[in-house]
Amino acid sequence: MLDDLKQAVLEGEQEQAIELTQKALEGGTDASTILNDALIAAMDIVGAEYERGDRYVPEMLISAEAMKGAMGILRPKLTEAGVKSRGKIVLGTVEGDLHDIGKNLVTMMLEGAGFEVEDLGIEVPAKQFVDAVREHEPEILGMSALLTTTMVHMPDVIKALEEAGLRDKVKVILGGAPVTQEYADKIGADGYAADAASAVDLAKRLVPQG
Ligand code: B1M
Repeated sequence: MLDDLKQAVLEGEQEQAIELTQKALEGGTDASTILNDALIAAMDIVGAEYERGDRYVPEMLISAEAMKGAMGILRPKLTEAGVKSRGKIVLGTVEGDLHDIGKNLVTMMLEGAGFEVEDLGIEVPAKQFVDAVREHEPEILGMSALLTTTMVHMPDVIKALEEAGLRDKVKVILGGAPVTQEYADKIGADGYAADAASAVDLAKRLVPQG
């Protein structure tokens, strides 16, 4: 079943991906197993094929859409553990960047861990991050970037927070494939997470419970 689901995502068959995700859940497969062993595994292959030149952008996109469809089914299962808010997090993909699968996963996992997440979406300019921090007063601001050409907007957001007098009111965390702990340290962020599970650990460390 998981192999079939992986194949459906690879081929960009969204309807089939949704159906197989539903069946796997009904058959008792754990939501995080479906996520890791079928969906993320498929996207890793998609990425490798794209790097080798065996897959083009439109084919990458239909796989991403299939994964999104399946994630719509998984979302309630991944988040149902969350009961009472552990803290507020404002999250978004930085300016110029429309990759949101990883960010959406991070959102789901954080919600699953009991955080209240205000997701600003994709291509979020510095001003919008700052306005959201002012409006929602979150404990954490999270930024995601998947491109080496867009991660450079992360320091702009930190600078804009400083200029708005809000930098000491919020912890800033970063993630996304090209981002590293060294980069986070260099630009003065409070933390970096390599994947969604580590993002949850990091958020819990930065916002200790009650
Ligand atoms: Co794009 N793309 N893409 N793409 N794409 C990459 C990122 C790339 C590495 C592919 C490659 O060349 N091998 C490459 C970037 C090269 C670089 O800069 N180093 C690339 C490129 C070049 C591009 C375009 C420029 C292609 C073009 O048009 N010529 C273009 C840019 C568009 C733009 O943003 N302006 C583009 C477009 C697209 C699609 C639209 C087709 C689609 C995105 C659809 C969508 O997101 N809605 C797409 C996809 C799907 C990919 C790959 C194949 C998969 C990304 C993904 O979803 N991974 C990707 C190659 C790859 O990564 N293997 C690639 C699965 C996801 C679960 O992982 O996003 O890494 P990830 O998220 C992880 C962690 O990074 C972390 O946790 C997540 C879950 O574990 N994380 C955080 C992420 N954010 C976090 C935030 C945190 C903490 C952790 O705290 C706040």
